[in-house]
Amino acid sequence: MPITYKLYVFKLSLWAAVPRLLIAERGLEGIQEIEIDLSKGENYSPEFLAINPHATVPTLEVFRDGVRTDVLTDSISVSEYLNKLSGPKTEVPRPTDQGSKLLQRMHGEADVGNPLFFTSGTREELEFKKSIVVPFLEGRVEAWQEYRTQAPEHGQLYDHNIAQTQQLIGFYNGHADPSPLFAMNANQWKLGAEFLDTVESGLGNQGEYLEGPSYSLVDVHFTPYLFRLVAVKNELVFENRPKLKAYYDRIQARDSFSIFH
Ligand SMILES: N[C@@H](CCC(=O)N[C@@H](CS)C(=O)NCC(=O)O)C(=O)O
Repeated sequence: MPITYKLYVFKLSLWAAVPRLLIAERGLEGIQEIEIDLSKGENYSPEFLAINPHATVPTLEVFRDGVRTDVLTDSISVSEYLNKLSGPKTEVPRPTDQGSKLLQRMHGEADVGNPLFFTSGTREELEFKKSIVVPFLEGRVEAWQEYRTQAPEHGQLYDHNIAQTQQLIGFYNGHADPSPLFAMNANQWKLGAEFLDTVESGLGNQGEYLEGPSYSLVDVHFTPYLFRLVAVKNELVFENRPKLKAYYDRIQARDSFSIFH
């Protein structure tokens, strides 16, 4: 019975990088990747909402003989699933109890990579990011307005997103006092920094990964997380965190890291 897969991703997405990284680590083949452009709000199309009501990537659909038998709607379950598939390289170690806690926190209160990208902490950062963030957000607003007429059953969701996003755009366009945005950014960074401190204190001195000598599933999640924080808070990520810096050098040297290039 032929089994086929559709993996919905977005190249710039933090969490969609988890399955992409795992596929590269394990040399898995035959998984069809479908690009969902978040900057055009494609994850909110009525068709995609029918697949994943959370409107997030990654999402994995599994088909047997062309009939969909499974749909996995978050990076933890998608990566657990892909890790069990047979492939050229054996599965990466699954999380221990301690690793699971780290994973839950990374996806819970410390899930700050996206908010840190879309908010700014200072006027300089605001000015610097404006030309990237505003078109991205405007593209989404346009899509929601369009979908609103096509799929009135999701009207409340689209209206909520439009209002929230227009408020964010207002900070960048100088239509609103940016202090609340700066406060939000500071709070997100505080949570992220506390998480990095936990990682720093848990890393060994001998060049290990998060769960010991092997690159594990927890590392597969933490790699894009760290890559994103480096992109948005480069100067602060490794300050007083020498083990984390050595760890980052180590993961960058892995072949799978090329998915970020
Ligand atoms: N906890 C979820 C989070 C997924 C998530 O937030 N993905 C982002 C991209 S990194 C997304 O799709 N956001 C929807 C949006 O931007 O509208 C997971 O691990 O899959």
